Amino acid sequence: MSSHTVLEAQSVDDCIIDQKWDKYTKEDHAIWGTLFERQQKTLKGRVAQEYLDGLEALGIGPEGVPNFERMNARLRKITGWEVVSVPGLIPSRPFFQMLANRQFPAGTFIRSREQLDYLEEPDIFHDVFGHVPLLTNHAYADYMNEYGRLGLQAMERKAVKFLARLNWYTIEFGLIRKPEGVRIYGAGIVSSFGEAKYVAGDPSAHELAFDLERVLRTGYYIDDFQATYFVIERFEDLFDLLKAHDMMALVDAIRDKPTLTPFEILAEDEVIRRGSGEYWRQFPKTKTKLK
Ligand code: HBI
Ligand code: FE
Repeated sequence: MSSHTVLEAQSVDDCIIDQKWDKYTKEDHAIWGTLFERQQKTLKGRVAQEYLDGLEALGIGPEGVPNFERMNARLRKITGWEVVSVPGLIPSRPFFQMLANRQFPAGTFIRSREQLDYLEEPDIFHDVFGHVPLLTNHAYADYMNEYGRLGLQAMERKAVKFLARLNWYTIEFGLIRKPEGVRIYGAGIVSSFGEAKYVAGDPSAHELAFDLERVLRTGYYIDDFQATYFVIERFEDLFDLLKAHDMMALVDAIRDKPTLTPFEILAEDEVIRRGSGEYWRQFPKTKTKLK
């Protein structure tokens, strides 16, 4: 288990720490600046405009690590969300509870220069540069809030695995179709140098129209790029879908069906792009099991 994970805390308050913004070093701020500038270049013309609007609205820039207090003063006024500092990954219960409270848990540590391209667990760059800007978008913010409420229900029904897939294929690795083309919105792509380039320029992955049941059935590997990305039409669709379905009934209906791998395409899939699979030719690349 890595050094930043809070293992036993089950209550929200037990997971929250101070950001201690004054403790960040010049090097920390410089690493933030390097990551920020690099991603801006990689994302240009590929990321959803709503994401860029959020960066600007919150004043998140290359200058250095954002000060949560200052950022929250703006964020609260826009959608009522706030960012709270946590030491790293936290247990599912406080995680879901925070989202239900319109609180987004963000790590406070920043990766080292050696970890610029990949680190195992979310650092402040992944959480704040990746996740927070879209919390200024009302439709997406409402989805994140509803997702938290559903997560708490899922815990009672042993269905967290399915909510984790929904999280994976929207909040972390989601794409959205715009008139000008498919655009990135998932934080895991937005904050990753390698995966943003892969999504923007590599034809290997499938792009399928988002379908809730299909996403709940599709597993994922946590240690490599995606073989399939799901594409929504509007951020409003995410919230509307959750409200239109009895998620737990849907989970019960599919729970015993076989888990789909991210490599396959089903006859009923609406295929936006059939991937070449090239990147995955060397399969098994992954060293983890299907989630
Ligand atoms: N903790 N800090 C943090 N950030 C997450 O995204 C997170 C977490 N704990 C649990 C968790 N995500 C997953 O259980 C959900 O994505 C399903
Ligand atoms: Fe994340």
